[in-house]
Amino acid sequence: MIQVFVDESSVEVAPGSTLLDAIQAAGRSVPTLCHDDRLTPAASCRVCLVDADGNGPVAACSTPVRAGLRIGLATSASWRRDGLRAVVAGLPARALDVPGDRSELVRLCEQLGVAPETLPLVSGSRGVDHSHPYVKLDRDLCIACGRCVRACSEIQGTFALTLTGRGPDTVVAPGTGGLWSDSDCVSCGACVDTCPTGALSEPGLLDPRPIEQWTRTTCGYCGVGCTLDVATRDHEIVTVHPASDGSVNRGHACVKGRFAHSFVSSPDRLQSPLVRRGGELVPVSWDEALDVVADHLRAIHRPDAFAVISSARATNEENYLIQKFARVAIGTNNVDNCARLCHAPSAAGLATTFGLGGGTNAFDDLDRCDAVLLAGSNPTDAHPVVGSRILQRVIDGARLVVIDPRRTELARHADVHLRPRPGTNVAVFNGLAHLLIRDGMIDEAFLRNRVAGYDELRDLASDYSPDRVSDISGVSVDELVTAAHLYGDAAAPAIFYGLGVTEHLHGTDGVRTLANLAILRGAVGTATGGGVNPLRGQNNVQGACDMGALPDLLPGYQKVADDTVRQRFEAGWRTSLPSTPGLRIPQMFDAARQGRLEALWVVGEDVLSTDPDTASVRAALDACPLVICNDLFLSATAQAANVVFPVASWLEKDGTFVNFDRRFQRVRRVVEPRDGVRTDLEVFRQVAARLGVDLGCATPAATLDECASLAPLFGGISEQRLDSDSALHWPCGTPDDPGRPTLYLDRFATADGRAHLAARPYLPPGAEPDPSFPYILVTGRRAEHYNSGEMTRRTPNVLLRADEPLDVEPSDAAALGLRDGDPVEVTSRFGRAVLPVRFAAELVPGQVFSGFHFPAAGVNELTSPLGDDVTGCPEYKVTAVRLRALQTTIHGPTR
Ligand SMILES: Nc1nc2c(c(=O)[nH]1)N[C@H]1C(S)=C(S)[C@@H](COP(=O)(O)OP(=O)(O)OC[C@H]3O[C@@H](n4cnc5c(=O)[nH]c(N)nc54)[C@H](O)[C@@H]3O)O[C@H]1N2
Ligand SMILES: Nc1nc2c(c(=O)[nH]1)N[C@H]1C(S)=C(S)[C@@H](COP(=O)(O)OP(=O)(O)OC[C@H]3O[C@@H](n4cnc5c(=O)[nH]c(N)nc54)[C@H](O)[C@@H]3O)O[C@H]1N2
Ligand SMILES: [Mo]
Repeated sequence: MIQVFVDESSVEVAPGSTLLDAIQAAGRSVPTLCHDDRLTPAASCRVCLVDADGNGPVAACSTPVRAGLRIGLATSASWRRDGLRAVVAGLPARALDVPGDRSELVRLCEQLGVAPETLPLVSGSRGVDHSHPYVKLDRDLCIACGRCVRACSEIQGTFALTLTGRGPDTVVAPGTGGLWSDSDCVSCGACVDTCPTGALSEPGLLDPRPIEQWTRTTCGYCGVGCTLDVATRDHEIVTVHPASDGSVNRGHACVKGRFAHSFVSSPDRLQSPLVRRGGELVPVSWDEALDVVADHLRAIHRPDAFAVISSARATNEENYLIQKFARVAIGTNNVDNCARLCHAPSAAGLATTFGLGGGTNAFDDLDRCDAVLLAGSNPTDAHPVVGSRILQRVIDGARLVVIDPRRTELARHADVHLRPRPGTNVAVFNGLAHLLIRDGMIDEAFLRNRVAGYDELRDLASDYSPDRVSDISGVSVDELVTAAHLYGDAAAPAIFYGLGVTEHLHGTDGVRTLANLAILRGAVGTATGGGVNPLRGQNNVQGACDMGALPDLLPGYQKVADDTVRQRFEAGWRTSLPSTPGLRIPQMFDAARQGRLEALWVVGEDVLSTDPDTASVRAALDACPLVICNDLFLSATAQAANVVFPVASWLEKDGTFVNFDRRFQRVRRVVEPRDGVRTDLEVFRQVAARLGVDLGCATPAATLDECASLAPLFGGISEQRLDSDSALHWPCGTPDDPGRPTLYLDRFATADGRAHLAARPYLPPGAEPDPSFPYILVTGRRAEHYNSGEMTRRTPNVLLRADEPLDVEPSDAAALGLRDGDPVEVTSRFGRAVLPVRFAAELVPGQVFSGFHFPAAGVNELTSPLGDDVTGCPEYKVTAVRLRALQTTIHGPTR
């Protein structure tokens, strides 16, 4: 430590600290404008000038300490005031009219007594750029401090901004020149959040009226689980700020969590229950709708003629109550959730391999990893805050292997990018295992002491020579070897993966053969390794599974088929429980088509848009006598239902979510629910009451307590604790258990305590291209929209992306006579869709890509009903299609 003096007091700081750090360590402060703790210092604004050893001014934010240095604060106050005056002089008076809660500059002027009337203010003439729906630039308010530019590169990693002009004309601008809306900006909001003057602002903040309330909650879009502080006025959301102490996001957010909130007050929100009468859905009172449902449910012939799809968008408490409703009020295990379409292979694969169905490590373990293997995951679009943190690790020196057929954003930053043909992961992972073994990159002691199945895997892997794997997958031998060594030679490698691994005919094998690599390398269940981490999708898909919204598992992954487990729940719930596992989502649809289902309740899932092979889903809903749907909007599924309940969104209710790395976090009501809507929790309790069943669980807090009392994995979790500790990783068994961010440090949770290697052969995908269907369609995510798009399409995100394009590799497009924007007919063995073409150099020829965020585009008309052989997860990533240009364009010079 180094001793320095701040005025007369002595303080010790670490070598490399700045004077600003020392001043703060001494409990004192100096003003700053161009400084943000998260960013490299710029030392451009001069409002932090202090005296060093009596020798005159230095910038506190950037000057390093040296032993014995005397920092003079009292003697230098006038320099700082002069520095501030110099910054403000030359700004228009408007700059000081910005409300103080939106401008550090205004607050500083008040604090240092810099009054506008004493300044040579100018009129301002540089104009605004309001082209972007969310980020609004007023150039006259810009002080060229460069915080936005640094935030864009050092937090977000997009490098979209620059400072242009000279002297007093220097101003922030998109690096591409031109308008903000045409720039590389990904609308994360980091620039707006760090701007100290309001030069960068957003629509809600342009309104000067004061904010009335801030509420802390957890984002309800993806599974990252960003902590958000939401500002409200008159029961409307003004702005959303990523919390700087957010346990996952550390002050960052993305275009959805940060900006896409206006769906809450969309005029399209359902505000009254609907019941189908004479073919039409008509508004009815809540009592009437609840009675209709209860009457029908009372009349079903067998408990198993009822099934419910629970919602990974809803809270833990709601999921807990929904599975309890199915099991207690109806008496069936027919409950499932959209994990089935998503990471069911992760739950199955990881549970078999390690014992528990969640990711093995805390996301923060990334900070100590020197290599990342990212397989079938596109986090800069789908988990942007995670994507940014991975990118920053790579910029800081970690090595990166990306395995993805497409050249994603992170692939561009990778040391090596393997581009397997879709559906050939297992061959690639076995090939990497072959190389780890062949080249001695395995941890033999770890294998001996903590692992089962090594001999079988070694025998199997011997068949996966680089040449053979290259033939199967199209990945070159050199790239395979490089990737194996980047992972195998790293001191602390981590694996992150996504749907490019799971949504396949052999998705569970994909997960298990990927996990093999971490086990061979001893990089899981150890203090150095980064483990195997699925980037789970929905805000609460981990929680929906944790809460037992699954046909074979009760809350806390306890098997319904296990007599002891069932007896405990039977005692707790004072009822008898069905012992045979219920139907999975695809089996529910089969049962409906075969006339075996009398009622299907779909909660917060737009199955007609997002489940595969829409035609067969439609047939299932048509065949089921009663379809009930809980949603915010009249989704495609709601339109096909017999009863629709309008429900509250995550911004309108209390409870908890569990994010992708097993973190319980609080969800808090930010605004009152829209008129006429109720929470999913209330709806299920009220129907149960009409069936004569008291489900208990009167409040979210009581529900979580009941869950904790029955599920040892969550025994120590309560709302009260989450209000003080903010996040708890399960397993967390008792009220004083701090939770376990990194799993298996002592032993794996399998019956024998060992990690189980999987000797699984490569098997081909369900669809292969042939002369009738020569292209492979891969479906996945776009950054601006979320799944069915029901929410994001009802926000200004539609201005960022207004339709569902089909990405086509330019040489393929040329061969088909397609130009950018032309409509193209896509036909698969299951259906047809028409989409506009987007030229996409990130694809290899022969593959096309689309999102599924605009149901009207009908992408899931195309996808196949085939699914993972272990879990039934659909093969969304491999559909054979043919393409036909619909409109012949005249190719020639435009006049
Ligand atoms: N903006 C946005 N964010 C989202 C969502 C959203 O809809 N929009 N949805 C959320 C949900 S529910 C989920 S589950 C997550 C999903 O997040 P991701 O798993 O990242 O999503 P995808 O884009 O579906 O697929 C990831 C990648 O898999 C690649 N891939 C396809 N086939 C193969 C293959 O055979 N092998 C390999 N190695 N890779 C392959 C694709 O090219 C794609 O880049 O995102 C969540 N976040
Ligand atoms: N082609 C293709 N299709 C896919 C995928 C793919 O990669 N390719 N990915 C699949 C994956 S991984 C997933 S997870 C699914 C997601 O598919 P879905 O779960 O169907 O999609 P979402 O749009 O997230 O949510 C569905 C509905 O929930 C409503 N909702 C939001 N919050 C709440 C709430 O609190 N309560 C209730 N009751 N409703 C609410 C929304 O308004 C929306 O209508 O899509 C799958 N479909
Ligand atoms: Mo998902």
